[in-house]
Amino acid sequence: MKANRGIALVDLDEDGVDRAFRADVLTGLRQQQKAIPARWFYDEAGSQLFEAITELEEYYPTRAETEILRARGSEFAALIGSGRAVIEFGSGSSVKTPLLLECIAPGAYVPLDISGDFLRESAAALAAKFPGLPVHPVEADFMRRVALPQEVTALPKLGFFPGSTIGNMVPRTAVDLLRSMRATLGADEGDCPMLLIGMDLVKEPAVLEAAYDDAQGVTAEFNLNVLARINRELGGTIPLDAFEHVAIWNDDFARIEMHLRALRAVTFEISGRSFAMQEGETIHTENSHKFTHRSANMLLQAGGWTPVQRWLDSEERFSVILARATEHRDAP
Ligand code: AVJ
Repeated sequence: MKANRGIALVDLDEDGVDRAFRADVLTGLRQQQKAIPARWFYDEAGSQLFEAITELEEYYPTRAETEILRARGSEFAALIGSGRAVIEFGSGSSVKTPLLLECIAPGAYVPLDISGDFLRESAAALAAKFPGLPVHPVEADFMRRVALPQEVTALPKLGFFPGSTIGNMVPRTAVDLLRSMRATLGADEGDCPMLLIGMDLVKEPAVLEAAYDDAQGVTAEFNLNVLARINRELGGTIPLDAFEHVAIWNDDFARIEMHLRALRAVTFEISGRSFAMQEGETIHTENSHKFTHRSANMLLQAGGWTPVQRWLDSEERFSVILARATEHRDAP
């Protein structure tokens, strides 16, 4: 495994405060509809809570996607071919990534993640599991075009983006990301990259709401942890007991929304600034868009990807889609 040059992507101030986190929180809480970007869920505690979510009875996406990856290896191999550099957008999952790498005989594995520590840890574990596979982790923000290590430039590429993480983005941002992926994978440099992407499907609202508001309260704790993180890292005084977790299906936008709702009127401080919320007012913390086959195909095409094949789990709750970079505009 090749260590990446140590470019710090997290910009800390003199007090060790993450500037981007503070800016996002202060800006987000001054808006009419208060909001905190979902990426800030994933500190140490939040990442552990997410792991616990994936094991919940109600939370089907991880199990459904893993079932597909386990069952379809030979079809992936036939359509993807061997020798591709697999570029994973995000640090690999210890379960899903090996399932893909085992079946397609890749030429290299390149995980991209903004958070270096977790990236290096999971890349090292992966390298140990696949001796002989060149592994080149890159610490980078994959929302923009990423320069890939020179060792993989000559290989054909497969992007891998499991987990329906694309669903956390509003369509405009999702399209920007799909286009950035195209650029990162070198779609305009002769090679025709492919993309294997997980996209969760629209289903009965009660099933979706239960998946995001489990009986044990793990998702509630995951949501509330972002407030705890603000108190820990940004000198916040938010009374956590004044907030409840809410997960609601927004049918117009085909997404589950998570909010934190004030149970009473509250005032608090963050980084020396004062905030007030009325009883019932919410902080919007996450969107999780769900797709139909057509809306998934439409989104991929809008981002410059042509769907090639789609696989579903046995209960038809989740889809994994293989696409190829669109080479030219389809007529007319
Ligand atoms: C990791 C973004 C795919 O949206 O289902 C799980 C995060 N939030 N429960 C999702 C999440 C609440 C998850 N993703």
